[in-house]
Amino acid sequence: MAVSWGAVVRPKAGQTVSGDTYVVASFEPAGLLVCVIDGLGGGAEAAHAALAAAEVVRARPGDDQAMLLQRAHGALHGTRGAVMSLLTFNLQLRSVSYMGVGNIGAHVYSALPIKPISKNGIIGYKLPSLLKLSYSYNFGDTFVLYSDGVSSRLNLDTTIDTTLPPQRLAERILHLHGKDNDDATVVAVRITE
Ligand SMILES: [Mn+2]
Repeated sequence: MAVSWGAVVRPKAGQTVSGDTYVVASFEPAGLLVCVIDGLGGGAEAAHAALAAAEVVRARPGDDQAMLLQRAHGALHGTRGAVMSLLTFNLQLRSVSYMGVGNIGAHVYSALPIKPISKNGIIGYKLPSLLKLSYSYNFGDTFVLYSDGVSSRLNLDTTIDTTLPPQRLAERILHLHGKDNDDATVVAVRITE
């Protein structure tokens, strides 16, 4: 199987530093972790929180999702906090799990009913009871993670050409649904045979 992905991060209007970040990391034997993090507030302090969470995830991308979020929760104590989503693929089994905390979105282009949702909370302040959602997927499905600088109207937009290569798809989504008044991130991942 093959993985293709693309990502865009755009700071809010007038800012040079983004409080959003993302991680895409593969791990043995056939794992892939995709993560979007939105540091609360804006500018350098938000970026500091987001990068601390990214470091936790990047260190051990194959760890259990709940463990990663708990570890990030500890690492972000005393920071602005962050919201984040984790999408973990087992490429051998063609299965995927999602866990998200806070106002952070996911949308999946698939013939299957894959509808990940996040639980209210803030990493570093209030960790909710964690909910792991697991699915199998089809080759060719495209998974999109996005921060709240992208409008959730994305979920209802049926006009997007979802066959675009992931990088172009991510750019297209940001162009169509990005908001100027917040940092915005889109990561798109497609698994093909
Ligand atoms: Mn945001």
